[in-house]
Amino acid sequence: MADAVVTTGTGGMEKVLLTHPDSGATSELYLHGAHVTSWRPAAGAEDVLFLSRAARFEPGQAIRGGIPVIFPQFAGRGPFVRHGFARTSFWHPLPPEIAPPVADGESAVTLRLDDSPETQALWPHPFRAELTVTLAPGRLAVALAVENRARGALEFTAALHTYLRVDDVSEAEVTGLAGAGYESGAEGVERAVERAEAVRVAGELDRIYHDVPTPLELRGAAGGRTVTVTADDFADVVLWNPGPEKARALPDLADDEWRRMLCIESAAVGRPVRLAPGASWTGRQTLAV
Ligand code: TA6
Repeated sequence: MADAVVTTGTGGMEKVLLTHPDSGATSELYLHGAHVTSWRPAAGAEDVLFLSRAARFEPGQAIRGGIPVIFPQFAGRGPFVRHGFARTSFWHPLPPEIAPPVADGESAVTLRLDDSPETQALWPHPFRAELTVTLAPGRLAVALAVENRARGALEFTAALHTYLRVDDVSEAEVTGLAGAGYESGAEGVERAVERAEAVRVAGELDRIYHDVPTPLELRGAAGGRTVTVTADDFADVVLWNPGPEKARALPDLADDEWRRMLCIESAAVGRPVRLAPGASWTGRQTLAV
């Protein structure tokens, strides 16, 4: 954790400042939720991640923006708390002696969440989760690892609910989804196939694309950049923008901010992850500019 420093962030909550000394890239993540709120891919560069100016930094609240960790349940697709409890739980930073090894030329930090009486009350399973954030020149990798510490099988859904900054969402486009099957409750679509080479956002968009080979590209990211999203062991991709009406209903998103964000989420939703006792799974999402 030599490149990682724990400091006080918004709302008095602790955050880790991660720096990549050679490139000057930085990332910030809160211990609350293991929530990445910032990634600047070079010294002085604009943030790639969107963070709402109305975001709440309070216990029990998920931060609006950045990369919420969705675990062990995606959205309302099951009997447990919406989007899971990982995003509102306190995670501990691991000292370098017990954290996963860091490759030469990279900077990384790992936070851990073990089951506790609080998590057991919400989801009755012993588990260990670790979130590793790695910085390299022009690249941010976020890996979610889950170990089944129960005597029986463990099943969950998960996502890295990534909010990317865009200059104007109506000008942005996502490529790489053509041919993928999707569902969209918001559009009343149970199953359709994406025909567009470049998906554009005109108002509310909330789609789960299944079995998507990545990389995907977001063109029109903030500062005229293109962001590449690569997923490993996350089969699905969720695209989400609330549009103007839903945005008004979200107290932690300013009314005009839906224009400045687009969520591209690496997700394991269609087929839940199933782990035998003692087994582990790691899903990784890499953003590059
Ligand atoms: O991932 C898309 C989604 O499930 C949408 O349906 C939308 O509601 C969004 O997540 C945000 O959920 P939240 O609980 O953070 O307000």
